[in-house]
Amino acid sequence: MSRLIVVSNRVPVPDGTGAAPAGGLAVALQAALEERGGLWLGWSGKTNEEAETSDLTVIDAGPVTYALTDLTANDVDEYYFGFANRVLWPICHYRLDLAEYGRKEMAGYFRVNRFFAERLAPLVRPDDIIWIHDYHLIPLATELRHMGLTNRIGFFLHIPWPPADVLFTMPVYDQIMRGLAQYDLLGFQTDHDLENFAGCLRRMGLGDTTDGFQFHAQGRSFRGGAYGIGIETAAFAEFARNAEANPTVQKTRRSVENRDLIIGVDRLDYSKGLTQRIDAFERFLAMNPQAQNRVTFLQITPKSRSEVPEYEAMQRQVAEQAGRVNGAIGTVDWVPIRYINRSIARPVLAGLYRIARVGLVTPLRDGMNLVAKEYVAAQDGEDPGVLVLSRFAGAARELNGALLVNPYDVDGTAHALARALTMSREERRDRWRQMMDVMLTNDVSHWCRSFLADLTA
Ligand code: GDG
Repeated sequence: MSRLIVVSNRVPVPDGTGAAPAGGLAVALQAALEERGGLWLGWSGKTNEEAETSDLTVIDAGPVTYALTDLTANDVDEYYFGFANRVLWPICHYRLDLAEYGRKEMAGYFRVNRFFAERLAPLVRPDDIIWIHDYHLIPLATELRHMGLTNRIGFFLHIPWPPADVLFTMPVYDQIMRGLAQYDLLGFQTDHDLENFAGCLRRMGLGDTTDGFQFHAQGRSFRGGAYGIGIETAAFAEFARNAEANPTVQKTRRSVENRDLIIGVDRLDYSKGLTQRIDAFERFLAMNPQAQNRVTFLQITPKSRSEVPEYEAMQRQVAEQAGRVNGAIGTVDWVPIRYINRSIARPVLAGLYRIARVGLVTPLRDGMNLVAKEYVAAQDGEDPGVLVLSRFAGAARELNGALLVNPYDVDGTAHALARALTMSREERRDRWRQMMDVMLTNDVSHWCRSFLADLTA
C-alpha cells in the first residue's frame, strides 16, 4: 500500500493526553494515515518572521508524522485572511457582495501555496499518494507538478463550489480552475457542486467531461466525484447517550424547566443564516402565541475569524438582534433566546443536542454541515427530536427525514418550527430512523475509504 500524505491548512496534532476528543475528520484521516503510514503537513497556526528559513516542526507519532510550518504575519494576512477567507470563502458561498479583492492578497495566496510546495516536495517519495484539503490550498498541485512530481494527487473541497456566473466574478478564476485541473481526483460534497464545477470547465472552454465524472482539460485526464463527508455516527450516538448525565447538561435541562428546547450550533459566520434564523424564531412566536413561555431557543455560536471585518460586523449584528427579540418578547421569568458566544465542551454539546426537541440548522449555503448530522446521531431513537434543515446545506442531499426549509423564507421556517414541535412520536421515529440508517452507512470512515479507493484506483 502506498504511503499517504495529507496536507491541510491546519493540522490536528494529537496532544497525547486523549483529553479532548478529536473531530470526526481528524479521526478518519488519522486512521487512514495509521493504516498506510504517512505524513500530515500544514500550518502550525503560529507566525514567525523567519518562517521561510526556519525548520519544520516534526512530531513523530508512531506510523504517522506531523510536519508543521510557521508562516510570516504578512503571509497569514494575505493568504489566509485576505484571499482564502475574504475571496474564496464568500464566493464559494455565493456572497459576491462580500468578496474583497486585493492584488496583494491574491499574489500572497499563490506565493504561500508555492511555499507549502517547497516545504513538502523534499519529503515526498515517488509512490506516495497525496491528499490535499480545502480552498486554502487549491494551487498546491500546480506547484508540485512544476517541481516535477508525478504522484497521484487528490483534492477534497469541504465547502460548496459555485456556478460559473458566480465564480467568474473572481478576478483570478482562470488560475484557480487551471489549478484544480492539475489533480487526479477532485472530491466535492454533493453532486450539485460537482455539476457546478463541470459547468465552469465547459463555459471556460477549458475542458469537458465524457461520463459526468471523467474530465479532460489542459491535455490531462482526471476524475471528479461527490463524496459527502460524514461523522463517526455510531461513536457519536454512544457519546451523546453518556453525555446526557453530564452535570452541565442536567443543570441546563432543569433551567429550561418544562419548556421545549430548540438548539442551534454554528461558528459565527455569515453563511450560517443566523439573522434569518432569529427572524424565523420571532415569527414563530408571533404566529403561535400559545408557544410563548413554552420554548427556549439556545444558540451556541463560538466566534470565528474575528480579524476579518465582515465577521466583526456580524458579531454585533446578531448580538443586537437577539437582545432586541428578548427585550420585546421575553418576560420576567422567560428569556426566549439564550445566545452564547463561546465554544462549549464537546460532551456538553452532545448532551444538549440530545435533550433538544428541535435541531435548527439553517445555513444560507453550506458544504455539508456536520451539526445537522451530530444532532440526529445524538437523539434517543425511541423519542427523537426533529431536524429542521436548510435545503442549501449539503446535508440536505442525504437527510431526507429532516423538515427541509428555505432559510430566506422566514414564514416557511417558522411554520416548520411549529410543525416540528407538534409532530407525533411515530412520525419523529420514522424520520429519525431513515436519517440514521443513511448516516450509519455513510459515516466518516466510509467517506475516507471511498475517496482513497478512487484516488488509488
Ligand atoms: C466546514 C464546512 C463542512 C461548533 N460549535 C462548537 C463545536 N462545533 C463543532 C460542531 C461541528 C463543527 O464544529 C462545525 O462543523 P460544520 O460542518 O457544521 O461547519 P464548518 O465549521 O463551517 O465546516 C462544512 C465541514 O467543513 C466538514 O467538511 O461540513 O460545510 O463549512 O463538528 O460540533 N464544537 C464544540 N463546541 C462548540 O461550541 N466542542
